Amino acid sequence: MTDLAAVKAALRTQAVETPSWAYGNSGTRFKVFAQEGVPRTPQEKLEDAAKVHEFTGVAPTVALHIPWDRVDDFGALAKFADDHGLKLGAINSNTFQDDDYRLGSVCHPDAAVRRKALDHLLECVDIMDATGSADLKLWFADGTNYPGQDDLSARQDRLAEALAAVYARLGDGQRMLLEYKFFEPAFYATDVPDWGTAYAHCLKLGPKAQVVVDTGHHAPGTNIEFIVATLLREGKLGAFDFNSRFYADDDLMVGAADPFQLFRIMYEVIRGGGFTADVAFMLDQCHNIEAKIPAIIRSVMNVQEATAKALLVDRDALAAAQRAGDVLEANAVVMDAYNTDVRPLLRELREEQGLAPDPIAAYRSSGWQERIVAERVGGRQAGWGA
Ligand SMILES: [Mn+2]
Repeated sequence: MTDLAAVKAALRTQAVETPSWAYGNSGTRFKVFAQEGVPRTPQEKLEDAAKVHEFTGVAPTVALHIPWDRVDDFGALAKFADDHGLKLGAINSNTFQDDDYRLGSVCHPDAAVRRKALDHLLECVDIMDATGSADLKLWFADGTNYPGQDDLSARQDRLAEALAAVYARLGDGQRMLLEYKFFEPAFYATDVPDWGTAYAHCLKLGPKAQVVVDTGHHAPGTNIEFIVATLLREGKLGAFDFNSRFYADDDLMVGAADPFQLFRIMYEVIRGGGFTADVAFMLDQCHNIEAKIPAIIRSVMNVQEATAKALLVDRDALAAAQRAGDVLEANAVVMDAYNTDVRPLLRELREEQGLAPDPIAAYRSSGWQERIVAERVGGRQAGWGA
């Protein structure tokens, strides 16, 4: 039997980082739908993030995106976060929204464009110095659309050169997290398409370079938990970008499309020793049609539920069944944990922590939504490109 007190103790240490952009307006390439009460400033995004943390108790940090969250004084923004019970988390770079980046950023054939992209990445490290953020998250939209468009191998050389320059700039306690994505916006070849490419670059760079697993960035049918297990074995799992997908990079609420997959991932995290502060558990989602703050609360709860189930796996019984070659029993041990309703356990845990047992209901009755709809009138709502 699994020790429930130990499961609760582990759950108390959990931290899920929410992304500033999830609080702003978002959409598809067809339409960005505006919602009432959406933040106009990075400060208002942090106010909303503080509510998510207030009601869940496990969302103490917020990832920023530059330039969307650019402010004059990042030290003051870190203080603002602190005053709201939060810390600023990963700094996410953006080398995909300027016209200059049509053919890529750090992999672009023109050295001047590569320099511009690199300068932006270095500026992001300056921002980390000001905010106290430990992580620089790098995702490159770089790639090509047609065979022959550019030299695939030369593009890797350019990428390696830029990454090395950023790596050299990192201070003590700072690291860079390299995210991969198999396609989109490039349709023929992506320059960091998979974990192997990200891993190869990070291995060459050194211990401050690690891989980010965005759960939506794989081909259908990919065994993501195997990738997680492998990266943990190699000491190269730096972070997750959690979200879920039915088709491509859907950025839906994590655990919505496939809660069983999320459970399997969290099991490998725990089994591989990755359930520590060394791995950043971040959300990377967009709430295009649903109310944003409750959707983020739901997402955090989904991660919590998957984690609780993964912690409930009877590891001794599993190991015994595996040793005995008892296929059915081994699978049954895992499924028993997955099929456990952990919601009562989590309600109990929240009450022990002085929180409301149902975070969504608590948020709905808090009046925050009505208040931001009434107060956040005028100005320019935050969203893609703002
Ligand atoms: Mn991502």
